[in-house]
Amino acid sequence: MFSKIVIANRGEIALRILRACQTMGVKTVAVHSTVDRAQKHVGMADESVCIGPPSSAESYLDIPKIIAAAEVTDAEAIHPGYGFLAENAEFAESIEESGFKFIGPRAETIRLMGDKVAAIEAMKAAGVPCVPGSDGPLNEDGERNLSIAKKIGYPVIVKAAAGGGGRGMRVVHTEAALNNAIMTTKTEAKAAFGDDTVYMEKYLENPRHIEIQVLSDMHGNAIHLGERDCSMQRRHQKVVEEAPAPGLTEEERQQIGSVCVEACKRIKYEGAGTFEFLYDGGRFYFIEMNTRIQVEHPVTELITGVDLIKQQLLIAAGEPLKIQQSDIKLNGHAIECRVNAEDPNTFMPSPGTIEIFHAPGGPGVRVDSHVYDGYKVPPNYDSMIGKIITHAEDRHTAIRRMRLALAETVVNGIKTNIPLQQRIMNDQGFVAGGKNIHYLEKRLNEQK
Ligand code: MV4
Repeated sequence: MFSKIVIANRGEIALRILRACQTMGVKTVAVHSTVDRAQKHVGMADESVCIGPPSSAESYLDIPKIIAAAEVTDAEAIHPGYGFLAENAEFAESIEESGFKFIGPRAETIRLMGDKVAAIEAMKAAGVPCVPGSDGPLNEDGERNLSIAKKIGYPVIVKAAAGGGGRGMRVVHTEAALNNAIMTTKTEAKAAFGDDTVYMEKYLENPRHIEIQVLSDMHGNAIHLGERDCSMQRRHQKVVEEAPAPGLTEEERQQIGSVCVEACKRIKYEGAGTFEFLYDGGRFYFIEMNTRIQVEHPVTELITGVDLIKQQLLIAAGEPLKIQQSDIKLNGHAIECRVNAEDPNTFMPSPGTIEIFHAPGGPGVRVDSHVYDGYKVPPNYDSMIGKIITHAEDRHTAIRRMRLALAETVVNGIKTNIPLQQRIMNDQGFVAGGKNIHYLEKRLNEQK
């Protein structure tokens, strides 16, 4: 195992990684911007290095500064967390070229998954079910585009190959609108990503978003840890996540899970990863693969008992996976509510000082948060201040626990989305379960 690692992130995930390191006897280096000197993990880390001003571009996104921090502290590896540089192939490559270990997949894998056209092609070849589509990039040939769309059937969706997570896509309902939409998406993709490659898929109108968690080592061992349902979202920001997905049968889980495991082996995936699917009409359609640890990883941890961050470190250090597929037994149900420093009605960020913070507790309640009394939420970064995760023997008990946990939570001094989360936990449709990706936005529009 590594003797010392750099945690190249901030907030709750930096604290989560630090805690995993402490349980493993790994020394930690926190890197932080000037505004983040008082972050909880910075105080707890064995060492800390200030890497620049508040702006992410000059701190958490500055590759040479993070590598320099590893050099001056004589660390062996770098954990990127999520966001920032977590899925930046150049970052992973620079780290390895500088003689450190990137805690995550090989740079080549990150690059493959960053190109959605290449990712889909690789997954299709590995036997993963994908959305019917253009099987490659579109070109300027309008007749060809029309014929592809006709074969797929309208509506179709045009997506940027360099996009993902909801950026750079456009739904097209008619032949008449197709080629203009392709041109506009290309122009936007060129401006946003410096790459105008676009592709086409059948547009699934009312799917659920279900993702499969995997762990895969460098010795050819891979397992899946079941799924998470992340359909409760607004503007591509997940709001509530849960595991397992309501209504998914054990047979469906093992079927799609083993497909993902085989794909990991085929592409020699190394680390923790997530296969994102749209789930519609009882079928899974691959859309993207995330090569990082995700915000919602705790729901999987609670129902499987596996420490995913610990597994990331073990895999990166070259250890063979000790967990076998038959060891993975899903226990009960877990729900995560993201807590954001934002107005619960307008969704505007609400930075400022948290005068009082009381975390909820009790059986089956987990809080992953870095905040404390007097904590200042800076305006420079993502507004998530923590996550409340409940676990119980069944979904309804987990929801009841979440209602109590939300009511018990105190965050004074700033606005949070806790009132929104309370509305969701009391919403009939959410309580029924299995709602699609448009459900939350529809309910929010009705309430206005
Ligand atoms: C789709 C889709 C429907 N059909 N692809 C949005 C984010 C990106 N990861 C892919 N996205 C979608 N791709 C096809 N062929 C609908 C979405 C989508 C979505 C997906 C997951 C979670 C939330 C979403 C919200 C709106 C649209």
